Amino acid sequence: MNENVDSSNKKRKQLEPFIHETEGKKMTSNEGIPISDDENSLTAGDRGPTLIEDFLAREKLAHFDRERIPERVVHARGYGAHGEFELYESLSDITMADFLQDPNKKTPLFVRFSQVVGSRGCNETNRDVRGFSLKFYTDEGNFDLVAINMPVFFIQDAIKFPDLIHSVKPEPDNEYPQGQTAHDTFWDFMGANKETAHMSLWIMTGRAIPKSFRTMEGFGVHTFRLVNKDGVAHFVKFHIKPMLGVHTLIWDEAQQLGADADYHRRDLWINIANGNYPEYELAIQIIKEEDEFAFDFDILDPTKLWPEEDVPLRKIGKITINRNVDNAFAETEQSAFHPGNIVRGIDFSNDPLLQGRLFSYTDTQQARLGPNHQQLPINRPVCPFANNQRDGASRLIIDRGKVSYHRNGLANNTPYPVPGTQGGFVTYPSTVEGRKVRQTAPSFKDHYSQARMFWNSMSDVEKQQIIGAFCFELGKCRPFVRQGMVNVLAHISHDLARNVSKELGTTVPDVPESTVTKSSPALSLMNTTFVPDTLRVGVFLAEGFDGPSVKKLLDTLVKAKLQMVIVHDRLGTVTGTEGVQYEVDDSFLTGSSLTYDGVLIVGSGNITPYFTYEVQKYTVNIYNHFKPIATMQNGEAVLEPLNLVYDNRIGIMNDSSPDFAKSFIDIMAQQRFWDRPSYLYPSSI
Ligand code: HDE
Repeated sequence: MNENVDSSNKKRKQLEPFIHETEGKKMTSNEGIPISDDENSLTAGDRGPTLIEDFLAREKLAHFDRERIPERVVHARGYGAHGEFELYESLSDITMADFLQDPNKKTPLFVRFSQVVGSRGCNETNRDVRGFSLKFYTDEGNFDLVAINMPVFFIQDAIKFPDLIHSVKPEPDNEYPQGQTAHDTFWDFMGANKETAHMSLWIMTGRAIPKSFRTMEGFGVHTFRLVNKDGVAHFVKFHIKPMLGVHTLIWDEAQQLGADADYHRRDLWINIANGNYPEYELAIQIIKEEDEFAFDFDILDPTKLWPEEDVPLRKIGKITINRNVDNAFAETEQSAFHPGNIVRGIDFSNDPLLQGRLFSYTDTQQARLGPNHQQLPINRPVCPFANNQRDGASRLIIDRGKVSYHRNGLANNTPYPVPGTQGGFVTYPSTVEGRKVRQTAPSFKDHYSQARMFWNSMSDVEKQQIIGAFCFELGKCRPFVRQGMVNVLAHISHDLARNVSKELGTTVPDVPESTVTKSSPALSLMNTTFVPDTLRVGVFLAEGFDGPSVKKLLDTLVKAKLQMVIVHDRLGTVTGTEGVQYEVDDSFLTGSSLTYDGVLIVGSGNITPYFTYEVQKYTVNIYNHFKPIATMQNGEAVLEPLNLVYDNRIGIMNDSSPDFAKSFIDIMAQQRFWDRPSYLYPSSI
């Protein structure tokens, strides 16, 4: 058992008996027969045909033939880990949910991060919405918060979900592009479905190319209800805020990282393994039932967010992800999430998208994992469960006894229902009335006001990113699809439509743009948290560097929680003066500028031409990605041909800066310097 994990963790204890070790064991068949030869099939003669009686070869091949299960129809590529939730203070004023009562109670949880569009093997830096699913194993049953990293969604009614997904998946005739939105069918759908306007802006921001799962926000999107023990309900939205702030890749990095399909999962695995546990705060926004109609949008409409300035966040607890899975298939792939998995004290709203999801998720788990998927170790609740459901494919538990029906005399009518007053789940008795209709509520029809508020809230850098992303994405589409989407953008902002049109050859239609002037500063990533913690510094060390000063600096940086990655001409060790030596983490061949958040270049009197050439090449990329650059000793000479301007305000410094270590930590924490005067081109080397 991982010694970092609290042994009182109920989920960990529950999983332990299922863990199966093979190391040091003798080899047997699944029936337990010891195997004497696992490399040769049984044949008639040494050059003859294989015999069907070879039960060992048959078993091995037949099992292999069935190793795959259907991948999820959306969110197929995902990555999971274990963690726990700690409540800050009791929420008994607004909910009776057991795990939200006692701040001393730790609730185990499982998280699965995912991307929507691509199949299981797709590239992790593609532009896409990311899933952020949480399963809280509470003492009163499982609560799943099946969230994404954006607060709004494309559509308002679940019945349109298959159309949305068909449009975004690889096109059906040629089956490409894989895991991407930059193609005709997707933007054809978006242009024709005006309710997607707000979401179209979100997916063109850096949030659709996150830097890591550790720096990603999560949003429950829908309006839920919290209900307290007096039966009083409040509308709520759930938020998950990363302690490291929200940070994203820029498009050029995402493109270059395409060569590394596993970029996000590797980052998560390594950081958890190294004890850099990702932490997030769980927060809620609360609206009183009587204020349901107090806003200029419908609070049931999933294409709308509740501006944080109007409905403040209440931070309710901390999520810590602290253990990698033992087996990705058994845990991550077999995990089954469902927004309908709620516990006493939490309830649904009439959001039509949520209502449709309540059907789809159990249905998809039946198709993917079968009727007994809740019994799989990763999905089991940590509290006792008992009912009269029986049998079905791959039932894992052995139901003892004669009785499997309610109202029985043979077992004293057990299992017995629990009244609401004693902990049984009781649905919140909200009032419902109206005629049966198929129509969009009139209050759901304003598609542009919040999109405009979002646009108003963006910094110039973010606006440029959105424009650039639209130009790329729509540039991959045929002209009428491009024009269709530009027609939507014009309703949001003529400026946006004009800038995109310059690149695309489209025209800005003569339609009124939204007149909304409101903005929400909380939406701009320029206002997120900036800390140095866990950022990776590529430390380029030339043989013969000044040992004592480098050691002193690196020790200080590590204390500030930066991670040092020693880079050198080749793997092995690199030695400085006075016997200071470092193990090399990356050679120029195995390293990548894309995996460093900033660089420190340390020269010496013994710089090889190879070192000079590679450091310059790496630095051009670092510079163009707006990341910090520092030089030490004669490291500056190595970069001379790049003609860099040394100025802390644009994140470029040398060791003549006063208080070098502190200034370097500061520029690392800032992460990107958008005001650099121009791009560097490799030809300038
Ligand atoms: Fe999902 N979604 N979804 N979705 N979704 C699935 O369930 C669906 C929606 C989300 O890590 C599927 O187990 C419908 C919104 C996440 O295993 C499926 C609608 C949000 C995950 C499904 C939506 C999400 C899924 C596929 C329209 C954000 C990954 C496999 C009403 C709040 C779960 C599965 C995991 C997965 C249906 C819309 C988030 C088919 C019908 C809105 C994070 O059931």
